[in-house]
Amino acid sequence: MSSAHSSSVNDTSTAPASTGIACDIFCAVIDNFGDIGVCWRLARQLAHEHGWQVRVFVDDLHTFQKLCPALDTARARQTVDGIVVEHWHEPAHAGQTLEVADVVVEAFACELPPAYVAAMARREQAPAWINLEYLSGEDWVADFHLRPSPHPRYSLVKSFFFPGLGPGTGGVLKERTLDVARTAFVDSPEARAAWWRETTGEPPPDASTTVVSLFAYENRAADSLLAQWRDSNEPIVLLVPEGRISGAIARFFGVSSGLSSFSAGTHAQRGNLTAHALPFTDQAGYDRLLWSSDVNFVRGEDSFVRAQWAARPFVWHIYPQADDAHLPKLDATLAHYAAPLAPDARAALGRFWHAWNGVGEPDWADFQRHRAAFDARAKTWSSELAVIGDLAGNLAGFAKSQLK
Ligand code: TRH
Repeated sequence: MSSAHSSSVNDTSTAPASTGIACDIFCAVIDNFGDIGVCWRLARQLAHEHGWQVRVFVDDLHTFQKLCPALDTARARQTVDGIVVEHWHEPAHAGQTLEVADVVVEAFACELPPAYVAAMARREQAPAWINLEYLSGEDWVADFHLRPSPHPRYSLVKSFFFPGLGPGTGGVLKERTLDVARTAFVDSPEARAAWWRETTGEPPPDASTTVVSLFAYENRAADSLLAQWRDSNEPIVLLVPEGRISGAIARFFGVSSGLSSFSAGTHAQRGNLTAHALPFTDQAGYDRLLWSSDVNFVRGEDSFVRAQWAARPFVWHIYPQADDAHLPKLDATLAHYAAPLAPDARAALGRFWHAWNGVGEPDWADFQRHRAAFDARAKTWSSELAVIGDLAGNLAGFAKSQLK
């Protein structure tokens, strides 16, 4: 095992003694990996960093298992990494017992089991009930963060907890060990070389190569960008975890191995572009992919946050919503992230992000022209973002204040 693996952010060796606070997290998987990705990260932090006893109720063990390979999809109840995981047949099922926790987190407005809510109301001390919202960089988030909402029938109050990128919000998740783990990896040529050998079968590329990781939804700009990388003056190495963009990559390379997709272990080359298909790994493994790349294409919510902690330039494929409701959210993030860039670099980043989200054509040369500025900004931004505080710590502090 490489030293990269031994400095995993999942390290529980320094876990604090249990504080006796019990927490139930309810997660309904709408689609993709972000819902359970965020809940699982939060669960581990509350258990390992705050000493809470955490149960996760999740309705889709197959999706969960992709990013948590230790999970047994056949089991209704199991303990993984010190956390109890219950297969939730939402909305009615409320677990094996109706033992209500001190802190109840309803992720992304999923509906709690009515029997569980009734049991919350019967509890001697009302639990701290938190609705964890989706992340948005928009300014209104700070006004709504921690707003209470009394239950219409029971003497219970639910609080809205808004992740965000600015002051007055709940912040985003960041493990206490993350910076140390990242530095240990990026500063160790041995760890990086071991990662490259394990992941691609090859040594790390030389300094003239731009390494790009690509995690995205289906994207109509992909063909144009792949062609630009093929024709670019500099070598590009593309690392693609298996997923929704893999079909487009396979088509571009004309790869057909009976599969329409670019499945893990496939390697392909055209012009100056070399691509490797990677397996979907656990979350710690995904961090190492981000740390190994010069530019990260990310999507949704959790990978978007991890790219920011990786402190490398990134391109965000935001989760598309009806009526382009996602575009103001994209612009709100750009307003935070790109604000200190010089006007021409800021405009180039905005153009590229918009093009990757369906507005305009991506221009890689234009993006690369400003790479030095983007590299520098990625570092200052990750320090600025850290000032808001880690979401798990912010949530734990708020919940404890409700339990007094
Ligand atoms: O999978 P997503 O598209 O999830 C989305 C978003 O959360 C979106 O906001 C939500 O509305 C929608 O789901 C329902 O992207 P996201 O949020 O980046 O989640 C991916 C998770 O998968 C993240 O925790 C990182 C993890 N991951 C791995 O663990 N291993 C991997 O190899 C890869 C590629 C990702």
